[in-house]
Amino acid sequence: MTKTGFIFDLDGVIVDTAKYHYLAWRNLAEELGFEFTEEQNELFKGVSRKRCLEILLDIGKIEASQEQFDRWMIEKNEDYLKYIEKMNASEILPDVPRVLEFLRKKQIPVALGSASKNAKPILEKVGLLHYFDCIVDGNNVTKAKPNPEVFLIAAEKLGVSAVNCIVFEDAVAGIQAANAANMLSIGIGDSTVLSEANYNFRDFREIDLQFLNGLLKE
Ligand code: B16
Ligand code: MG
Repeated sequence: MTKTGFIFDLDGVIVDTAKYHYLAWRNLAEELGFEFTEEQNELFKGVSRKRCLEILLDIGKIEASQEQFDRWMIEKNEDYLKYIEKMNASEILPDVPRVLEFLRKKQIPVALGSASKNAKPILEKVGLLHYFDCIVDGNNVTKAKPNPEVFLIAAEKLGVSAVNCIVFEDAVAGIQAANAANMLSIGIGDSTVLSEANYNFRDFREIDLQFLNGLLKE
């Protein structure tokens, strides 16, 4: 049997941390004197912290020195950490544990492939860290999604070739990164937004045993 590896994005796939990112960015925008809407927050999904701040400052038409930019990055993250401090298992998205448990029983290697530099503490907080054989996150990559780097490193760490990896993603850039890595991409969320994915599901409740078994190559 060919070895298959499963790679999960974090925000929007395992937990909904987007709402906390939104609150922290909104607080910063408010302090800088402009409005930041939930609709604009959509642009931030799967995007690195640095790129998010660049977009935010563009929205507010604000110019910043490097020093000021770095200070706002720290300020936003400290604020965000206060929100995630309170996270627990109740915030795991529906049926994620069922799928992780299925993979563990089958002894399938599992990785996290996220843009977040806070991925590990979040998985710890919600009690899912033990399901992952490796974590590849914003601390390990130099190129952001849609560059495939994060997923290619994850495949290498799992010891599985890229073509035998399956990626679960909620962001367009993440689906593009998985496709660029020659991996099978599974979109979690709105299928019209994630139309480039090989398969689409609203959430893990729609992913049944038959589909999961079908992903495991002969
Ligand atoms: P941090 P993912 C991404 O997580 C979020 O979707 C994105 O909004 C955030 O800016 C990025 O992580 C960086 O997060 O500030 O914690 O390093 O979807 O790639 O798991
Ligand atoms: Mg995501």
